[in-house]
Amino acid sequence: MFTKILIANRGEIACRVASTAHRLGVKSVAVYSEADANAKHVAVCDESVAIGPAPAKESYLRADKIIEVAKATGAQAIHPGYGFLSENEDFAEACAKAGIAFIGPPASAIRAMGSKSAAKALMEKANVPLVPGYHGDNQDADFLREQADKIGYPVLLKASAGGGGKGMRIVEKSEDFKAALESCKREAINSFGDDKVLVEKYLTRPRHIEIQVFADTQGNCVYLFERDCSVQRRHQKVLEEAPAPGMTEERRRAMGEAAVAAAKAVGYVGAGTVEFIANQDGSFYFMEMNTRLQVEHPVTEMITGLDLVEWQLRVAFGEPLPKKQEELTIHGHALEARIYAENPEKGFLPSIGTLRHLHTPPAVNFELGQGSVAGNPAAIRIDSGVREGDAISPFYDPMIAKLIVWGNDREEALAHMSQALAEYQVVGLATNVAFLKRLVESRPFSQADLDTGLIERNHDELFPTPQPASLQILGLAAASLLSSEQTAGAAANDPWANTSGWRMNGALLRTLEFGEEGSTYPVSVSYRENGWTLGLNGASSVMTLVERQGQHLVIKVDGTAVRGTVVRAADVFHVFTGGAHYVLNYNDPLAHAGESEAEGGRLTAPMPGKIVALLVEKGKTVEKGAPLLIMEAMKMEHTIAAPANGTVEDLLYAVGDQVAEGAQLLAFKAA
Ligand code: MV4
Repeated sequence: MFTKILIANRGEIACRVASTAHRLGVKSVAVYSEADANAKHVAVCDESVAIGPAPAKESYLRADKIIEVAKATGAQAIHPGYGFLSENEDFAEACAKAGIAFIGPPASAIRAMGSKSAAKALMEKANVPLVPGYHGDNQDADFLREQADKIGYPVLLKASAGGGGKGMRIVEKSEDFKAALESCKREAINSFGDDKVLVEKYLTRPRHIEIQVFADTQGNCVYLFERDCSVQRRHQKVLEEAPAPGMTEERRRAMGEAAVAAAKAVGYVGAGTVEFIANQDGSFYFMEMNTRLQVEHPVTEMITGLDLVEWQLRVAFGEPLPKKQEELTIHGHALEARIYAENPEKGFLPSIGTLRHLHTPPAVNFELGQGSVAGNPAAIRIDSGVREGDAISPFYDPMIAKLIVWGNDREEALAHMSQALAEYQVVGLATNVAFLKRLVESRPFSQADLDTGLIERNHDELFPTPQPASLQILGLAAASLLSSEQTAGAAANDPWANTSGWRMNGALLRTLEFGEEGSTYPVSVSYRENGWTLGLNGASSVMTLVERQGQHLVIKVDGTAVRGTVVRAADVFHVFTGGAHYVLNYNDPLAHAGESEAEGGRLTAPMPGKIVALLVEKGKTVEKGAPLLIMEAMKMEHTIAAPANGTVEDLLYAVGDQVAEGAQLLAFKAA
């Protein structure tokens, strides 16, 4: 086995590869960009080397630098992870030239699968089923339309060089063909520099089913069964599972053998995935082959009990595949949910910032390389490249973690997933956790009524109108606030503490004002023996604090116990209860006194980004609210305004500068 490998990636996949390397006694070398100097993947590797600025083009995509680092550190092999250089044939070739093993397929196999039409021609020869269509060289518009007429409408035009859903056009009838072809070719040349298209029969409710294959350098090739990845949004996978619901043994063998034939046709070595598009009746067609380890590989690991990264390392070292086809079996059912820093309510806009609070369900009964998980009551695995306190930056994919669960069957796995999502708490940025929970609990997903349009078709169920905060939720926030005031004791400047003698006699009434987007809830509070009386909208309730351990609270509202976690971040209370997350703004009557003085001199970047405009000069006197500078982050502009009337004493950055979250942007003195 190799004694040292370099991991040319970041985030969860770099950590994932490092953990297998560690288990096998193989040393790992991390590479990192300026944005990742304190990243988890750097911490979990044995050595680390900086390779450049934050933008991937200047760091994780610098093939030359990475190979140089491999040579300098004595790494015998490079694992590219997914994305970045993983499917770059020039990189694979450059590794080979440098005498370093590329932990992936030969460059020739990457190349063969890179062009859709060329790959389809190869697959046709290898008897791999293809969607009825035309993928030849003749690009004459009349000829292509004749082909479409022959196939029968609707047809789908696809850019040959395309991928990820770009450069596709559905054509419903012959009269629409020419216009769609022109528009498809325009997009193809703009996006890929190549306007070659292919024409296919359009499948109206397809499923995405992919087969994991593995080949060694001795000519062995096996399939590790299928994954169903039909639940996607804009061609991004959201949920993945293995095995595919409804799969028969016969169909599984047919798809597995077709995938192996596809791999053999291109001289494949290592881990690969053959993607099929399947009709509801189970008929399936080759779409493309991904020549790397995939994000969703853990569901395959969960049902086979194998460590695919271990297999990759063994194959790259020249060992034969650890198992033969007959020795491979499926145990139970696994689901994966991709937890993203994004806002489903705002069109899934990526959300950047710091993970101020991160509580995850406990990873249980799962250990890589421990063989089958069958027989366990449940297994939960979390693959993540970030920890509490880390930031999701605008430079890379905003995935926070992959949550993977296993159960004896699909129903059990679903129950575990639902519960694990209920326990997943993030404060600091928006996430898709609540959306994922609704999705796994939705009728179509829980009944395995799957196809690639599931999310769009069930929009109303998946995006319900938010309900106003209940007294239970407001009670948790209030109890957290009131009980921390009590434990904080008599701070000299706390008027409530100064009147603590009043608390027990119930004479003191105050109003806590909580707000959500669009609503405010004035909660009146008075102390009574062993608790409080809460009033909201004319009704009144008795609340008692049953238990408090840090952020975990148990309260009783009119005798009914309510359990939850309350995380306070400045004036925002995050209440986690019943598997849901409520965000309440607290209008603190004390916090804003003397604010203009307090805020003077520390105008900071709310998120990492770039300075795009300076609107004032040094020494300028401005009025409260005057725009001072504009930052760009996540392709959006954010204006930083004067917090009070005052003077700009210094500008600390120039236009074009990159700034970190929390960095002081200018020195400001309130008048
Ligand atoms: C299709 C199709 C229907 N009919 N081809 C989308 C990405 C690209 N890799 C292939 N894709 C599709 N090809 C035919 N002939 C529907 C899709 C498709 C899709 C496929 C897999 C997963 C998600 C998808 C979402 C929309 C469309």
